[in-house]
Amino acid sequence: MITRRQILGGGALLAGAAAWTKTSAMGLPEAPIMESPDMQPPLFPTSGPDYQPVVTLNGWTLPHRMNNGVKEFHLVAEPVERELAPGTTAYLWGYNGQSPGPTIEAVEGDRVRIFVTNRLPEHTTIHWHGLILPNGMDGVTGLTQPGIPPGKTFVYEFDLVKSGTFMYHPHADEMVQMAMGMMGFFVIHPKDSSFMPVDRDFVFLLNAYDIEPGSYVPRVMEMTDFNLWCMNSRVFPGISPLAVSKNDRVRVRVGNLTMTNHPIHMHGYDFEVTCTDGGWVRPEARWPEVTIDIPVGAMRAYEFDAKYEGDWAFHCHKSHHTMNAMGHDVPTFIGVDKTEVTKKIRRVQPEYMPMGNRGMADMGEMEMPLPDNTIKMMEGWGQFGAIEMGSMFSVVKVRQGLSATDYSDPGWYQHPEGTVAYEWTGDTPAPVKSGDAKTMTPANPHGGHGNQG
Ligand SMILES: [Cu+2]
Repeated sequence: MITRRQILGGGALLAGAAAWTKTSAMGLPEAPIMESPDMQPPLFPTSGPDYQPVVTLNGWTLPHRMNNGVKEFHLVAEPVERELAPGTTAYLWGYNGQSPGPTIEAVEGDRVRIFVTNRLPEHTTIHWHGLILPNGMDGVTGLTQPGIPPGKTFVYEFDLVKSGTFMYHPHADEMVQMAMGMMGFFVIHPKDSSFMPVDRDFVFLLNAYDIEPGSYVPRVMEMTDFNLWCMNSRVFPGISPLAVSKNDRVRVRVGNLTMTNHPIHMHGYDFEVTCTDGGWVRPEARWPEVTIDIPVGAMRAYEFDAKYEGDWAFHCHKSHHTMNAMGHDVPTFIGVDKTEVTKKIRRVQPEYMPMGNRGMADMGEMEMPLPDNTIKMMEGWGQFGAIEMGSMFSVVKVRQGLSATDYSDPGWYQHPEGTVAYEWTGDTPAPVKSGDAKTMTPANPHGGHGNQG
């Protein structure tokens, strides 16, 4: 049990005992823990204004309790083990068992009280990125509050005066704490549920780690040369598909807390940016895009009507960001004849395989010994073979008749006959049927169900 002295022990953060008096009758809210890195179902509101809840890609939403009209949440900052993809785990810092932390969801006009318990070995705070709030709730160590010491719990309490899409992260030793995975989403739904309604609403953060092959802890001093580019601390094929029912109105909200920009590209559609972390974009201010650049420290939400069925690729357009752990300082061997040098190297290293002189696509299919806890550079498989990408890649799967609450993977798209690119074999083209590409059946131990692991 945490005493009042412990809560107040960090300094004069709380504006008197008023906040304490209101919560003392109930004590600290429960701090739920999530064990799984799988995408959890949306958390529908049980009281107050109605809204369409978000789903967090490979994440979850933090439950709250009501206390005299105030929504109370409890975040616990702590070391976590996060599975980046099946077979690869990182030792990170996060919240309530996962990195990123759970998504906080509330409604414009709500008053929230967020308890933050620090179980890290150093002090921390939480900054509420983009929210309009009293200065003393802004979470900047030294400037607006003392750091929350290890073992202590601080309280943030404020009114949600505007709707939109925001983020939370520490403003204490932030280079280290964000490099270790401390971040989360904060979605505030409009009070008026008829304002820009959607059928599906996906959220996730872009984050990046530099984890040496064979190790588990990110190198926190790295500034540019990251080797695992993540969506919500997952890399493809560990990233869930975005399952969408045909003709749904869909919103995708992407926040970027890496050290570089990410041009996020979705195949098969054009769309418009409808919200930034500054607020909603008026219809007359929007323009069409197929790729939207997510700047560092920013959020972009875009919307589209899911008119076109299929398995539509969805990825960062920086092609190095769709590769898992790799070295970037490998020489280019395209066009180089390595026959002679291969013979020489095999005298001392009989298993040596020449690579790269025909390009790098072989990497997607090659079975090669790798260090422990190291995912292949190109790991994912589709119904036609190796997808030859990793990291910031997923698939938007648009299907007829998915139920409104079904976000599970609908499997690979069954293409209508005559709609798949095919090999020309003579004068009379013969259309290829979906799933009929026998020569491309993957000969791999994952059985071709790549992105479900
Ligand atoms: Cu990128």
